[in-house]
Amino acid sequence: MQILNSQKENRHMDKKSKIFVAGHTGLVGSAITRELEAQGYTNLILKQHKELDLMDRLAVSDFFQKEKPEFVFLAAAKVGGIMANQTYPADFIYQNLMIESNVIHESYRSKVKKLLFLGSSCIYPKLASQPIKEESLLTGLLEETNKPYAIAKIAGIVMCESYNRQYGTNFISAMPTNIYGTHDNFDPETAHVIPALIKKFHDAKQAGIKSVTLWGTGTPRREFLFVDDLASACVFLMDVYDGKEAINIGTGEDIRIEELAELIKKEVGFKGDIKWDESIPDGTPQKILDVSRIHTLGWKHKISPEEGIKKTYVWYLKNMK
Ligand code: GFB
Repeated sequence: MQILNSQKENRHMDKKSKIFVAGHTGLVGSAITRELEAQGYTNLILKQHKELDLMDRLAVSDFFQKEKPEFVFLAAAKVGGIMANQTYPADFIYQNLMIESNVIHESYRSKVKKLLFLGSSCIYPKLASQPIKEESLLTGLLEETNKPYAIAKIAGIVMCESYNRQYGTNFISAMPTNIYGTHDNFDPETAHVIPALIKKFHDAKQAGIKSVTLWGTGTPRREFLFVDDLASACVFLMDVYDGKEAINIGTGEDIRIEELAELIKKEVGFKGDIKWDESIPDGTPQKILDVSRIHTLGWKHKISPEEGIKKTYVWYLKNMK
């Protein structure tokens, strides 16, 4: 794997660099913003959705021509759990294609020095050999439940590669595993599994309900990375990685969903039973990432699922009254 020796001044952010975090109010964007601020980057451009609709090409073009950011973290996306992906497939493919096309193209037109595009581990084939290596991309059929989202994210990766090849841009792509943490979406119908279970167990405990029904069989395995770890990986990659391949970000460890449920049930303090609704699909049986490349570059996660779930529940109790 190659780290290009692009000119020093083009590669490194300095503390005064003009940095645009697209999607700074979301789970990932808010964590990247906190990480940048903690590392002393003071010149951040942050736009709420109502100030800048990233699906509006003209608005995005005007924004980039006016602000001329030097570095862009493209964390804005339409995201959701397995049920949301099945319920809103058109929204997932349309909104993600529009956001990434506008931001990537206008980053090129306004000569952004470097852009980090955030994809997802669901871009890999449903039955890819595990742990999943970056080169398994497009070697097999995708998981049906989130194919529209995966195709949109694959398009983003190919856009970055194509602009780099045709225009000499420096747009890198990172593929995070399942992410969770503070500032997440906790709606039980559209959320990912960890926030959904925190809410389900918490509400059941508060209401004195005796059992909680979860989705599927509980047998799939998933890898989970706490969002603050993802944010540190993104800032790290923006600084040191100029390779053209997408690079995995994860922990390299996975857990069965039923074990995860027991972990969250214990953390929340729910004493009732867990039931499984097998009429709801499991999704892909396993998606654990091979993270040897990013480890070789010198980054490793710090926060364990136990610690991350505790932090997330504490945040939930303080903020989701
Ligand atoms: O997090 P999740 O919705 O997404 O589901 P995926 C993970 C596993 O938890 C699945 C099971 O096997 C679910 O069936 N599960 C059990 C539950 N109970 C629940 C519940 O109450 N809520 C939820 N949400 N899951 C997503 C993709 O797949 O991975 C997204 O759909 C994205 O597009 C994300 O790529 C990273 O891991 O199955």
